[in-house]
Amino acid sequence: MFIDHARIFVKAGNGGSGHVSFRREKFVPRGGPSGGDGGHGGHVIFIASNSATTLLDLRYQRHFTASSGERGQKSNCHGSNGLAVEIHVPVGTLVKIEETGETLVDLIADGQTFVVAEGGKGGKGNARYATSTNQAPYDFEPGIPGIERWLNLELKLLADVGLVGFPNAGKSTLISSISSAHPEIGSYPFTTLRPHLGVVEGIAAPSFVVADIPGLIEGAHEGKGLGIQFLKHIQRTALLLYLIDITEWIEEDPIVSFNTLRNELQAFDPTLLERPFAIAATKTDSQGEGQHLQTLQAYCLQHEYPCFPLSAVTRDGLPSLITYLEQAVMENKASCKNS
Ligand SMILES: Nc1nc2c(ncn2[C@@H]2O[C@H](COP(=O)(O)OP(=O)(O)OP(=O)(O)O)[C@@H](O)[C@H]2O)c(=O)[nH]1
Ligand SMILES: [Mg+2]
Repeated sequence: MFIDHARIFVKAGNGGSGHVSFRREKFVPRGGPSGGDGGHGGHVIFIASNSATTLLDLRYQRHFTASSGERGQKSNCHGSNGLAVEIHVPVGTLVKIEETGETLVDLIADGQTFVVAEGGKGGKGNARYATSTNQAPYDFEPGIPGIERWLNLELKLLADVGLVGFPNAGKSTLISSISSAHPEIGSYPFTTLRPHLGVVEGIAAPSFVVADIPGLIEGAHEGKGLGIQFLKHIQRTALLLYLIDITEWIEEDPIVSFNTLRNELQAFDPTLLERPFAIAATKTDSQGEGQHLQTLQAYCLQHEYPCFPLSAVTRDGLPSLITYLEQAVMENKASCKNS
């Protein structure tokens, strides 16, 4: 099951208390202070990992507690530090502190780590308080409590290109024919029930990542179909690719379809309409005598929208689409670097 949000409680370990003791050695009647420092409490650490794809596990285990540092010991020995707890989350996980709503971290790179709850420092033992005037101090410091908090986690996938289309438009077929991703494909609407990422090997440039999300329908922003909940997974893409099915027996005009999709995006996040995009006219192998392709191409020409007729079945049109996408992604990355 794909789960893209979770609420968990994290508690870092407390610092161990400092110790009070005095050296007791044969023939040394009044040994000095020898109480060691307490150990530090363990942190709770998040680790972003490409091998984690969902927050599902965090629905089952919601409480994470790192162990506390031990008390300091006699003979100037430190208490041992508490063990950290490591939680693996998918790349693209946004972590917020529930109480304040503050974003703690956005984990965007494989292997990135972040301490979400810091362990408390261990306290000083009495050996640290010895001075020339007080050579037998009974002072010590208690350990500091570890941080504890509720966290809200939201997974927003990271991809370069987001596929947007009605159910059955051919999104999953396209991603499986240009990448190694293999989402379910079916001739019925809402075959895809969760987002999928596919890495496309560029022809001239490095690879880029495409996100396939469940289909949208008119009224999705009011909860129709699967709703617009999955649109958050294309919020971070540099480019959108609208897929319009131009099969001859489709009733709806392709321009109406395109604008319906845009309206749903706008209702979710108006900035998505400012995102660079291209249009893919899918299933050209079944355009037959229909006029949808011509209508869509004329519309794109008029508005200067890039339009790619293609068939994921015969692979017609795929190389030019890939070339366009890789170029657009590369340009976007270059402009992000320069800005
Ligand atoms: N003839 C033809 N059929 C296609 C093509 N691409 C997809 N299909 C068919 O269209 C149907 C829907 O394809 P999917 O890729 O599952 O569509 P989707 O957009 O992912 O659909 P949802 O997951 O429901 O949103 C399947 O029966 C595919 O075999 C194509 O290029 N040509
Ligand atoms: Mg699909």
